Amino acid sequence: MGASDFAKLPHIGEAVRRKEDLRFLTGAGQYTDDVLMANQRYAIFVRSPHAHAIIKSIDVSAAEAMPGVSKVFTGKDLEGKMGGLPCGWLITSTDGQPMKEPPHPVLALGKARYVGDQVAMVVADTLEQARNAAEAVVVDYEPLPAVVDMRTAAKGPALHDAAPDNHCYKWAIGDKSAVDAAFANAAHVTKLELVNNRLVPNAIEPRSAIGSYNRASDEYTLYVANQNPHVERLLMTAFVLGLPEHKVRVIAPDVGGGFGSKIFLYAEDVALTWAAKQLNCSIKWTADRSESFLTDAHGRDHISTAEMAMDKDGKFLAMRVHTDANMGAYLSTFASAVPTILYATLLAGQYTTPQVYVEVDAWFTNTAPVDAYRGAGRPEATYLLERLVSRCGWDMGLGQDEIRKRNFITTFPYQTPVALQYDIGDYHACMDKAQVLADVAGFEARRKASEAKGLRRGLGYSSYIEACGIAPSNIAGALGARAGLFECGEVRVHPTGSVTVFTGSHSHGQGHETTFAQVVAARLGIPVENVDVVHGDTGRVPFGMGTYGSRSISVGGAAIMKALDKIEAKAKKIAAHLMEAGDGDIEFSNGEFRVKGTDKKIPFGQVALTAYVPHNYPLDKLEPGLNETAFYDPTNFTFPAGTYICEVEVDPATGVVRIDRFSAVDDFGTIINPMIVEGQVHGGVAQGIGQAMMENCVYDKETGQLMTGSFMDYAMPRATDVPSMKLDHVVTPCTHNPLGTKGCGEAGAIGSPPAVINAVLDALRPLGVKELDMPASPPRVWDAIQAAGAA
Ligand code: MCN
Repeated sequence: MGASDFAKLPHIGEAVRRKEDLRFLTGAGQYTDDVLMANQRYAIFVRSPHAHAIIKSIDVSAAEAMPGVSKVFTGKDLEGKMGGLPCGWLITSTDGQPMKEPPHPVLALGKARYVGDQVAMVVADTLEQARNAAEAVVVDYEPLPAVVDMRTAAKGPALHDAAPDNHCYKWAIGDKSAVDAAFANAAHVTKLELVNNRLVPNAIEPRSAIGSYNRASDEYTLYVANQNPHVERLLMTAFVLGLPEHKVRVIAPDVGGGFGSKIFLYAEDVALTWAAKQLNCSIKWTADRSESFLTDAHGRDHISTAEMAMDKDGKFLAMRVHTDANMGAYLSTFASAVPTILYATLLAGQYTTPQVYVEVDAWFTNTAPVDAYRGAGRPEATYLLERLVSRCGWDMGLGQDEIRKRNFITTFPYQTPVALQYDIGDYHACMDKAQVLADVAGFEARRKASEAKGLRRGLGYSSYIEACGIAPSNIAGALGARAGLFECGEVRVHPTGSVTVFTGSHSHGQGHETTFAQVVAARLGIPVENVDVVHGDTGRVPFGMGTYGSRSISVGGAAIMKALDKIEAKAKKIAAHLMEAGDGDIEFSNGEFRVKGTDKKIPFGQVALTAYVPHNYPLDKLEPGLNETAFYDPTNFTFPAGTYICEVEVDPATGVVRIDRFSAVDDFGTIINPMIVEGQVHGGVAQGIGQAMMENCVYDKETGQLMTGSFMDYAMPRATDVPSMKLDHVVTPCTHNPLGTKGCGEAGAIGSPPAVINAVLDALRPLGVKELDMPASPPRVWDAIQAAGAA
């Protein structure tokens, strides 16, 4: 079935209420910490209080003698029994030097490299006993000087022997000499330096895991708050523990948000699984909020310089970018891909810039590892580009909208100079709709009204594009990645015609149990309630690559569509048999099989029953059962795009910024469930506003202590910080997946930060403020106004 026919089916585009919400709202969700295993004990991790220190010795004797304590494990207990955590394998450096992939031991060996680095694991009968014993573990540290600032990382001290200058890799894309030539001939060059602030993910459910071992079957089970259980299992068995994969079952039950921070293989998961066998029991660990702040992989943390070369009319000729990216103390699982193939390839944006050259240097510092966080690379790209483009508009006297319109791509497919080929989009339509939605025409009057009150008002634009549906194997491979990411779906039709779908995607807030059911119900012409979706269990789902990169509906959903194609093909044969017609004469629509040109028809349910209760069945031609599995590897990314317009009012006396209006027009292709999509945009925009206005993860530059290690110091947006938003859509269906969908799960977090900061700058430019780094907190805004006034 083609994407345009699919879009017309019942249930597609319908705001079906979320099936999963009944259990969440009635407290019946089953999160990892809710699971109670037989013979369950508890683990507490002893963590380094130093950002950088030699571990001279660890004395566990007092702790092990305490009541209820089973064992205290240190790095030495694990040494030689397992490999280090996998890292770095996603990209290849482009400067001819191998990427530095220093070992990341599951428990620190010899050295601790950031505050929170896990040094020992205490296992005891109760949580309290484990906690008390952890305090009795004596670690003799020799503190070393720490480095937290990428700009000085090269001067040391070195974190790893393998990287004496703390340089992890260099990666570049684009034609440098063509870019340099374009700059030499440009009528105008606009240049910006900016910081993309480090963020802490802060999912509501902290990380949690239970390692378990069954001696009778020699099998392990790991319950874990995770977004991609099959990948977790693959990485853990193949890279670290060297176990046969089928001996490990990974279950990611209900998961309370992840935002990317739960796709990595964390040390705790491995330690718990391995130790479960040593102690022949189950061991549970749940991070407390302070541990989450310290040890969940953080996001963003870039320092960049960006330049745009233009002709006299503001047409972009070339762009040049250099970015320093903080990797933290160790390379986390997917960290190498974030500032490279997920970032630099998006820097053409929605524009026809003929040449783009991007160079990235990645650094080790004594901070928590940095990896994917909602948008992963694409918010960083959008922030840089959309700040630069607004600045170009101001510099050229064109305004933020006209500079964009002059440079928008209008013909598709469009090959960018940084590898990606956009299949489809309509950027002018998004801009036009957003301007109407935001009532740009009425802005001048509102600005004057604010001015009359002594306030400043500004409009900020951001026209984002992102690559979702991660990741087509062929393109990922061409970019140097050593992995591509398909998805798997199994459709099991039961004899009564109800259906269970097994998907390799994982839902941790995105509502797949509803939207995937809508897809199946639409195709088979059955009620949505008759479809259940199973995910998050390597013991039940054949295989899966999990959920991140807004891939689930476009890749996971497409795998289910492929399985449904097979179901339909087989069901047609059964229907042909039942109606004594030729296979080729059967049509299927609205849940009914018909013989073409006749009034003969039978419902889907009758075919399903016949598949399992065969009567006079042509067994030579047809197997019983109606159960199909398919794997789908996309041929391209999907390219959601849109224009966001933010309007702010700033009080120059206090530096307080108030977001007055926020309008977002997105193109997600065909929309399965508009209510869920709207929720995704709301959540993403709230996170983007958080980054732009208040969130900032700060380490002390001397000691490497995390200064923002609790919600007292790390401000998350609350309901009153998030404005009511106006949303609308443009629909250009994706041309290469059978649903016509593009991902929506990250757009809000990608598109919103530059819209907010551009609005603040628009408000403050008359006061002489030309640049401002996130977050636009009152002191920072006030300082910028004072500095501009003094200049
Ligand atoms: N959808 C739709 N029509 C479309 C596109 C999507 O109806 N055209 C629906 C999908 O069927 C799905 C939801 O919208 O129910 C999101 O789909 P998609 O864009 O495919 O994204 P994923 O399901 O792959 O989710 C991943 C994405 C990412 S990368 C992050 S980070 C993120 C996000 O989703 N983390 C989240 N949204 C989150 N929402 C919650 N509540 N919690 C998180 O941790």
